[in-house]
Amino acid sequence: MRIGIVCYPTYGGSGALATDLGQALAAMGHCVHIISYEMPFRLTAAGAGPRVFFHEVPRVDYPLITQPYYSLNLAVKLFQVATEARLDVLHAHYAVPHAASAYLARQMLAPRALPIITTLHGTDITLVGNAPAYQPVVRFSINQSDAVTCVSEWLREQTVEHFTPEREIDVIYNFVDTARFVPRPPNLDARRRLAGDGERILMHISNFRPVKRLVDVVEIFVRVVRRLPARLVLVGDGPEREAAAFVAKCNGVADRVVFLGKQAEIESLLPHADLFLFPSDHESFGLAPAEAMACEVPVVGSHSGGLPEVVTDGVTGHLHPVGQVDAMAESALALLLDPARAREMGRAARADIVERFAPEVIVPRYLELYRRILGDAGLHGDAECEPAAGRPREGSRAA
Ligand code: GMT
Repeated sequence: MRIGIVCYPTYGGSGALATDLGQALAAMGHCVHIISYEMPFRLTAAGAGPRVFFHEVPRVDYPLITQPYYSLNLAVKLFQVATEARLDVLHAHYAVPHAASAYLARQMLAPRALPIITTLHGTDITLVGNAPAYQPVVRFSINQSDAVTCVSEWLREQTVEHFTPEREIDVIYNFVDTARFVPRPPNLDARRRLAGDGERILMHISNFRPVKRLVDVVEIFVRVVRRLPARLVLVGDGPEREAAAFVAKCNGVADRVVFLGKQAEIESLLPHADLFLFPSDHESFGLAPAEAMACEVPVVGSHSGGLPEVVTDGVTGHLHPVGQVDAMAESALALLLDPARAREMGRAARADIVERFAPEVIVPRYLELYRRILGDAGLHGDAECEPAAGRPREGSRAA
C-alpha cells in the first residue's frame, strides 16, 4: 500500500505516534510518505527505513498575507504527494487543521478517490478543536473522513459528547515500540550523568503545556526530596518551564532539578528513572508514561482522561485525582522506599504494555482499517515506492 501520513513535527505524542506508525508500516513493506512542515523529531536518519519519504510543507510569505495559510499550503502539498506518489490512502493525525486540509486535497483530486483516515489525539477534541473558532470545521472534517479513530475510549466519549459525529468512531490505542523501549541493565556511568550515587530519579517528559501541570510535578518532587535523596529529571520544553523552575527555586530544590530540554532519544533516558510522574489535567492516552512502563518504570499520575486505560491503578502505577500532589507524593515515596514493590510494579507495567500496546497488537488494526475503507483496491501486497514514470519527486526526500 502507498500510505500518506500527515502530522505535526513538534515534540509531542501525536507526531511521535504518527512517525512510529509510518516506520512500522514501512518495515512491513508498505510505502510511506510523511508530510509535515518540518522533519518530525522522531524521524531521524537512524530510525527511518528505506520506504519512508519525507515531504516538507512550504511556508509561503507575501506582504499582503500577515498570517501564513498553513492549511492551504498543506492541502496543496497533500494533493501533489497524492498525485506523484499515487497514494492509496491518506492518514491525518490531529484534526486541526490536518483533517480539513486532507478533505480539501481529496476534493482537488476528484474524480480520483483518496480515502482519508483521521486519528484524533487529544487536544484537537478537548481544547483546540472544541474552541468555537474551530468546532464546526472539526465536526465537518470528522464527518467527511472515511474512517475516524480515537486513541482511547475516553477520547471517543469526548468526541461523541462535543461533536455528535454522524459516523462510527473506532478506538485504536497508541502503541509503544517494545524493542526500543526496554529496561536496561544498570549502567552506572549513564545514570551518574543524571544523578548522584544513592539518589532516586523521578522523571517527567512532555511539551510543558499547562495541561501537563508541570508545577504539580515539581510540587510532588518537593515533598519527596524532603524525605529521601532524589533528583527530578525534566525532559522537554514549553510554556510552563519558567513557572516550574520558579517553584523549584522557592522551595530550595533548584539544584536537584535537571532540565534536559527536548531529547529525541528518550529510550536512553527512561530506563534510568525510578519513577515517572504524569499529573496532567487530562490526558487522552499518555504515550510518554506508556513508554516509561515499557522500560519497567512505574507511573504516578492523575486519575483523569484516558490515563486509567493505560495505567492500572495499584498494579502498574498509582493514580490520584487531579491536583492532589500530597497523595501523589505519598504514592511516590511508598514506591521509592520499597524497591522490591517498585520492581514488581515495573515488571507488571512492561508485561501489560507488551500484551496490550505492542506494535504487533496495534499496527495490524490500522492496516485492517485501511483495507476496510479501500476494499479490494487495498488488497495488494508490497507497494512499488517509485513515483509515476516521468514525474519529478520534487520537494521529497528520503528521511
Ligand atoms: O502533543 C501532541 O502532539 C498532541 C497532544 C495533544 O495535546 O493532543 O497529545 C495527545 O496525543 C498523544 C498521542 O496520541 C497522547 O498520548 C496524549 O495523551 C495526548 N495529549 C493530551 O490529551 C493532552
